[in-house]
Amino acid sequence: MSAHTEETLVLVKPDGVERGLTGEILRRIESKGYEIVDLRMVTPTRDLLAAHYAEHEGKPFFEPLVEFMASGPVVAVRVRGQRVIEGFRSLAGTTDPTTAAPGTIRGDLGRDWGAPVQRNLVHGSDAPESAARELGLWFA
Ligand code: DAT
Ligand code: MG
Repeated sequence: MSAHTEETLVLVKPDGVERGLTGEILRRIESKGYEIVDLRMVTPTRDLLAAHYAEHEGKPFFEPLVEFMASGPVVAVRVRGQRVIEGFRSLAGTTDPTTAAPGTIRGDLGRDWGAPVQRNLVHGSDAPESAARELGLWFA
């Protein structure tokens, strides 16, 4: 990897897998020019999710979030590219899928179903430190 090349963790969340959007999401990542370097499907344990979402522990949405994320298979993807951490966050769109910009994964494909905000299709690491930590959890 060159000095400017990074890796990020992308998750296709249970709603994305269940709705058959895994291919569409991977297509957008590849079309942007990022490289998929590893991929696995896993139904995450509570422990893995508690570690992954440690920064959100104690928030009102934490328990429902963990329950939702454990509800079915997730596709974990190691994605590589220059500035891919911020680049994927831009592809994903803002957190609330109802108002995420059209053109983004969340804006084009997501909306509120049941609990507000929760079913937003994808996760993307938000900084180099979180990317390294999260990749270590999901690709241990
Ligand atoms: P992001 O996934 O855009 O990085 P985040 O890290 O702030 O957002 O939150 C992690 C996940 O938690 C998010 O993808 C969906 C859920 N979440 C965030 N804020 C929420 C809220 N106000 N109500 C319900 N779920 C929320
Ligand atoms: Mg986040």
